[in-house]
Amino acid sequence: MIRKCILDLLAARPGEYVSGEVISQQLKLTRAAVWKQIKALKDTGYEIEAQTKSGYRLLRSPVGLDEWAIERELTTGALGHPLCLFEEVDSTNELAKEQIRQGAGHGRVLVARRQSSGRGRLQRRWQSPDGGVWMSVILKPDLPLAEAAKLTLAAGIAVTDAVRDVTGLEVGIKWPNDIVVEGKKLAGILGEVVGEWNSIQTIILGIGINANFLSFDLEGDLPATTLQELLGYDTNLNLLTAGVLNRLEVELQRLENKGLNSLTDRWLERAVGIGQEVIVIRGEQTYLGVMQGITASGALVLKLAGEEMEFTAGEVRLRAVSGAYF
Ligand code: BT5
Repeated sequence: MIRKCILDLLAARPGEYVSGEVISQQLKLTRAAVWKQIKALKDTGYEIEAQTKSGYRLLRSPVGLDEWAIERELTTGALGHPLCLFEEVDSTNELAKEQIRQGAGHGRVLVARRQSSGRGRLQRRWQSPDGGVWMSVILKPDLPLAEAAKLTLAAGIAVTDAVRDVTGLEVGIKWPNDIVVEGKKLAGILGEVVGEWNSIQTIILGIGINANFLSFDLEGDLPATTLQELLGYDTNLNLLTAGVLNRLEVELQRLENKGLNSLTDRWLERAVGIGQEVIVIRGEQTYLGVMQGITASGALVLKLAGEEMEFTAGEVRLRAVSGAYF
């Protein structure tokens, strides 16, 4: 808390020095205690210049995850208020469930530097080493349950746009919710509904983005990629995290105000594989067809032998025909 107050004081005077005396007076700390806090901030990646006569000047905030640096970039009314950063948790979605039971409300965001048992859909494993963005957003949207399920589509749009904004990379969405670059998965989304029937439904949107590490650090031969691999340098994870939340809040408002039509259009604009031959796998059965798009509820529409067939996300997997990228 004290560190956040010091950062607020420094950030209020960009490019200027703030004297140790001013800080110690405002925060009721000794000069030695201020110096200690500044040192601790430097240890977490803040670049702060110290001049004996003039005081302290904030030069740069860290690119690694940092609560203050994320909060500073938020333009949201609800999402990320509050935002809690953890060193390591089993899964941010599991922690979110626990916190919902204890009364956590709309907009709370949980971010972790590492997850020891990150989860994908259908209890699949999601590897979450240091350097990624692993977060869960708790939402109590003003939407009927059937509509709320579409929030995962909205999350796909938000993540795609935030990654594009921050990195300039041309990422796309692979149905239903993977964020991909040239056929390799960069990010995944896990949407879960919590709550009793008849009570206000709570949705947890779990978002995982492979950022400042190499896919080499992941176990197994996964078709995965990371921002570091694609860009060759570290991405500012605070800008990225805040960017996702800023975009997500706008998508949520769109959904609450306007309904799905514009959402499906916006999703299709960012989707990969539309109009291409794809393979859909359901149990033992495979279907080869042309991907037409998605229905209003987010089901995949495939054209086979002149007829359209719909597949829901839970039951099938989508694959590119060999040689094609997406
Ligand atoms: C997903 O599942 O893509 C949803 C991932 C959601 C992760 C976030 S992180 C924060 C929050 N807390 C959690 O515990 N989870 C959420 P799915 O489509 O089922 O993909 C899972 C599959 O992706 C695995 O079976 C692997 O094949 C592959 N995989 C695992 N880790 C990966 C990684 N880091 N990058 C790319 N692919 C990965």
